Amino acid sequence: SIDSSSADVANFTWTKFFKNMATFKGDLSTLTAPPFILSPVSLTEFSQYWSEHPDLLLATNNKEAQFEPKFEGVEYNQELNQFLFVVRWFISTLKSQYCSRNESMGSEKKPLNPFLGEVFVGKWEHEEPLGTTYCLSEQVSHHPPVTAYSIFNDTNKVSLQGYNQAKLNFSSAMLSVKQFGHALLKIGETNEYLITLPTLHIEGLIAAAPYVELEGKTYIQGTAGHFAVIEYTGKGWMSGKKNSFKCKIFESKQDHDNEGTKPLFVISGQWSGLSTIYTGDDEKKKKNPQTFYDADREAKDVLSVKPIEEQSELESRRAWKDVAEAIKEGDFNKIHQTKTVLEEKQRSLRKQEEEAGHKWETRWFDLVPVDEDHSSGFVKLSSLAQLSMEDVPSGTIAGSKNESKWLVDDKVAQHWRFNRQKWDDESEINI
Ligand code: CLR
Repeated sequence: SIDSSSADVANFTWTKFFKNMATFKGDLSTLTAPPFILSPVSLTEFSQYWSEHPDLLLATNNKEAQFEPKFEGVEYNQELNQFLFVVRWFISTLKSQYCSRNESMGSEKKPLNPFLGEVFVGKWEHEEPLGTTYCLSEQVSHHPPVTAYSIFNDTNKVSLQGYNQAKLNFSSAMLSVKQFGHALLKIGETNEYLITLPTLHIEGLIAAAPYVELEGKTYIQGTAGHFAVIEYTGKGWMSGKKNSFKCKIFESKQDHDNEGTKPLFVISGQWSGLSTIYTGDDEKKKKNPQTFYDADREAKDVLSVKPIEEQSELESRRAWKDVAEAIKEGDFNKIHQTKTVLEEKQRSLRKQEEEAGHKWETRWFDLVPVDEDHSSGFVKLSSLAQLSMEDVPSGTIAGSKNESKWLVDDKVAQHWRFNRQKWDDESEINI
C-alpha cells in the first residue's frame, strides 16, 4: 500500500506539472518536472539503442547469410537479401529506443539534458571473426539539444552514423515530439541506407504513467534502389494491439508511387513483440504468413562501458554521477544542488570561451552544409526517396507543403557528420 501523504505530494506536483505543460513548447532544457518523473540517464546514452542487437546489425554484411524466411516465386538477389536484413535490424532497434525506460523504471521519464561536449562511449565485443563494435555519442549542441552518434565495426565493415534533435509540443493532454535528423547505415564500400525517424507522442500523462507511442512513418532508402515505408499505428485500429506497424518493401521508390505495383513484401505486427512477413501477392489473403521478428525472444546485448573511476570528466555517467544518485534517492534538494554545480561549471566555461574569443569545438562530428556533404550518401539517397534535404522534421517529403512550413529563407541546410579522422586522433577519451 502507498503512504497516502507522499502520494498526495506526488499528485499535487504532478497536477502542477501537468498544468504548466498546457502551454509548453520547446525542448528538454525548458521542461521542468517533479523529481519522481526524472530519469538518472542522460540522452547521450540513447545512441546505444541503435545496436542492442549487434548480431542483427552485423548480419547485414554477412555475404554467406541467406535471409530467412525465403518465399518461393520471389527473385532474390544480393541487394534484396541485404535490404531484408537491414529492415529486420531496424525493427529490432525500436523496442530499445522506445520501450526500455518503461521496462527499467516503470514508465517513460524525463532524461538528463546533456551538456555541450558531453560524451558517452562503449563497445560490444564479439566472438571471432566479428571483432568489436564501438559506440560513440556526443552532445554537439546544447541550445537546442542535439546528439550525434557513430556506431561502427571495422572488421565487418558496417557503420551507422546519425544525429537527433527532438522538438516538443504540448496539445490536448498529449506531448507531441517531432524528430529532426536521420541515420545513415553504411555497409562495405558502396552500399548505404538512409533511415528517417518517426514522430512520436507521450501518452498516459493524466495518469502520471507516461509512455511513448509512435506515429507517422519511417522511410528506408538503399543505394541499390530498394525502398521501405514503415507506418506506425500505435494501438492498431485493426489488431487493437499497441505498437503496431506495417512495413511495405518495394524494389524502388517508383514502384511505391505506382499504384498498380504491389510491394515485394509486407510485414505487419508489433515492433515490441511479434511481426509477420508476407509476399506482396499473399498479403491481402493473409496466405503463408512467416515470422519476421520476435522482439520478446531476443535478449539484448548490453553495451560495455568503462567503470566511472576510469572515465573522463566529459563522460556522461561520471559527469552526472551525483545528480543521478540524488534522483535515485528522490532527494529534491540534493537534485537541485548537484545540478546547479554542473550548470554553473558549464556557464563559466562558456563565459571563459567568450572572453577568449573562441567557440567550443565539437569533438568527433562536423556540421556539414548539404552541398559539401561528400562523405555520406545523404544527398543521393534523399533524392532517390524524394525526401527533403533541409533542416526539417525527419522524413518530410521534398517539395511538400509540410516542408515549406519549416524553411527559413537563404539558409543552407547543414547536417551533423562523423569525422573518423578526429576519432582516430582522439587521445583523451578511450573505450
Ligand atoms: C531521443 C533519440 C532516441 C529516441 C528517443 C526516444 C524517446 C524520446 C527521446 C528520443 C527524446 C526525449 C523524449 C523521449 C521520450 C520522452 C522524452 C521525447 C527521441 C521527453 C523529453 C520527456 C518528457 C517528460 C515526460 C515523461 C513527462 O533515438
